[in-house]
Amino acid sequence: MQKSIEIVLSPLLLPLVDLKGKAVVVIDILRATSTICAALHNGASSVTPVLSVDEALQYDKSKYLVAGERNGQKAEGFDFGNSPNEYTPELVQGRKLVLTTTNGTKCILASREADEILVGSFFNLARLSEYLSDREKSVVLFCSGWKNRVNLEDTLFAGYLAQSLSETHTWESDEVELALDLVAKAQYDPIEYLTKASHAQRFARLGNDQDLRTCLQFDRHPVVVKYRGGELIAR
Ligand code: 3SL
Repeated sequence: MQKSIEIVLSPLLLPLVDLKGKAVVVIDILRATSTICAALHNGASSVTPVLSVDEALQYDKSKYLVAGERNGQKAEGFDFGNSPNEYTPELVQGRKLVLTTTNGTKCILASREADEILVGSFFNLARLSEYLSDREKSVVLFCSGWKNRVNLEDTLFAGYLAQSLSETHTWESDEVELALDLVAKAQYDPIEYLTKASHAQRFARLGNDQDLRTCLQFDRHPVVVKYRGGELIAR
């Protein structure tokens, strides 16, 4: 079977792509999909993505840890914000989480037409690439961006993942070429390249510089994350 790669650079472009029969990888490097990989690799039993703060707060706190952010800051009444560094094994082992974020969780929920929904981050790049190489499926790399705008970090990561799938997948796509050009520019130093990203500057204003360095670490949490029955779980 001929397997293809497409890249969606912003949620506004999602309607142009047919997800049916394909695996979609949702990407929100800063920070939702990095946080999800960290939480599940550190032992959380599931992460339920939801759209709103109010919806998250309706979950029973004796069963769920309530997590997420709005505009980069922990929402009121939540147990956790959206920093992967918060989700230590001591705090999340065996726990169910409910998570809502500005962009990433929305994109996961918007991908429901796909055959399979996966979560991508620098943390699980090699593991995810190995998984996708072995599947008989075309792949859509869905960049969450920032409030419908294209961003550098998600596009760069999509480029690394496309590059690592180049022996098993093909493309005819300017989006893929553009993402690969970013990889050629950044080489293997995403931290240096992404200091100019608007979200890096937002982090600097919020005092979140540490999260930028954390989220750009390759293969720190090698886990395949799948959405199934309303929950994200480690496969
Ligand atoms: O938008 C999102 O889903 C978040 O990852 C944004 S933030 O990094 O927590 O600000």
